[in-house]
Amino acid sequence: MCDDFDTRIADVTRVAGGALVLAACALTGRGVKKIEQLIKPGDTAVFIGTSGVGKSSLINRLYGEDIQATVEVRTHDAKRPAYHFVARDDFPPPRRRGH
Ligand SMILES: Nc1nc2c(ncn2[C@@H]2O[C@H](COP(=O)(O)OP(=O)(O)OP(=O)(O)O)[C@@H](O)[C@H]2O)c(=O)[nH]1
Ligand SMILES: [Mg+2]
Repeated sequence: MCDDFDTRIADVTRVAGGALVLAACALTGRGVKKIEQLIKPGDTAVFIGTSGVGKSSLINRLYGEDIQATVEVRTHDAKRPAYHFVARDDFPPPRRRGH
């Protein structure tokens, strides 16, 4: 995460229209627990964001296993494969799986 973490959260909160703003890192797991606690059994959670923003990585973190393929982003120009721009996947929340 960035160095001025608290400032960035405050900036986003200011324009979020009252929505709860949380930050999480899918690579380290920092902040992921707070998101997990918001998703109750039976809830439908929607992960929205530009390709490469980290939706699949976060979902994998929440599940504790790789159920979504992730994409390597080219850092020099942020280009990703076009076929990753649209995706719709349905899977039950982690707590509702039978194991
Ligand atoms: N530093 C950092 N990198 C991340 C984080 N989450 C994801 N990434 C990296 O960002 C890249 C893209 O992540 P994905 O999870 O594949 O992104 P996505 O939003 O699912 O992309 P699409 O499936 O194309 O829509 C991968 O190389 C991840 O390792 C994060 O929290 N921190
Ligand atoms: Mg994805």
